[in-house]
Amino acid sequence: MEQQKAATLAEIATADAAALEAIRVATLGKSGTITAYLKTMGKLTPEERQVRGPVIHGLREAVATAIADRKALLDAQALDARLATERLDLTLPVALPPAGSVHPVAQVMDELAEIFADLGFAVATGPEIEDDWHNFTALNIPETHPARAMHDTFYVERTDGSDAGAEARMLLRTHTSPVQIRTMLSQQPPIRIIAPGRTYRSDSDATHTPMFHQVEGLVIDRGITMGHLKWTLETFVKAYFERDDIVLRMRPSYFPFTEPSAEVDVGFTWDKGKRVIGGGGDAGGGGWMEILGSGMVHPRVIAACGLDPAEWQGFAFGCGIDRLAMLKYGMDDLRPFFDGDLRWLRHYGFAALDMPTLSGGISA
Ligand code: 2NL
Repeated sequence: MEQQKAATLAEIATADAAALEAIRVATLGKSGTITAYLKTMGKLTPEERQVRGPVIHGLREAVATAIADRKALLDAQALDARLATERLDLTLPVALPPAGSVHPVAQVMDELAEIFADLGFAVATGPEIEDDWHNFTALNIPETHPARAMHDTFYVERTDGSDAGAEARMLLRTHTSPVQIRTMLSQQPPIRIIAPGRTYRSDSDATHTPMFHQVEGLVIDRGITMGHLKWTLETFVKAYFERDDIVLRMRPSYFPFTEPSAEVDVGFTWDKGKRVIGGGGDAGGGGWMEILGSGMVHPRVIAACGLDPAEWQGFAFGCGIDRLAMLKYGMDDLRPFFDGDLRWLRHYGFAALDMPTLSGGISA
């Protein structure tokens, strides 16, 4: 037995995983040699057992321990080898720049989210297929308003086939205002959100596409005034165009969902025959360009969302994202935005890994 022990331990010391398992089966397995010794114990006299018992148990113990130790060593070596081959150097630079580019509209949406996040606004989204109530009625747009006429709005059939009345008619949202309506219905004020997204109107010419992008902003709180509106828009336009010499002009206007309402113009100057945002206005040979519509949220809109207009006020604004992109990045035609022409995308697109940040520069 002592000889067998020495021979088996020597074998174990050099065995690989498969050989080790074979040794285990041959010694400690059901019909293994050491198992056979253990089975003889019952037939021994007490005197014989006193002598042979410790030897057999010593043999079993030594072999079992050696197998377990060898197995632990082999497992550790296998793990080390695997970790070495699977190692990734995360500090290596990306080998090739990504093939795609970020569309200017997506880039501007990211810029807007970044600018307004810094002012405490969250980004809200909602369905592009809306019902008449959320798109029109809740916004104080009466049945007779021209924006409701069939030629402006794309109506779609209800999937349930029902005719549930005028306000349940389904349509492609004509602005992102229904997102703000849904937010007011589902959240308690104070509310500070922007709602960027796709919008649809049945309109197509050099300056209009049936699908376009809009961003709206909404603040609902106690004691909100036009002063908050003007400061917010000025701060936004300065951050977006990355210039401090931005001049805004507010003109009285009309929207059914705001009262009072104001259209917002930004001053521009001329540079080599092109309009450049910044400076200008009534001074210095420049002019004004309309960029936004805005106003104080109409009390009827606040009431339609279940809030008491005597307690809660707010301001809202809306503007076209496609136009914002054109103004900042110097495109003079809207239509290529939606052509998917790779040459245009390569020229005007943005690198996928350059995210806009306030600290690193909004336009990256
Ligand atoms: C424009 C004008 C505007 C709003 C949008 C709004 C939303 C709610 C309540 C009140 Cl829920 N107002 N949005 C307000 C004023 C103007 O957009 O010229 N857009 C392109």
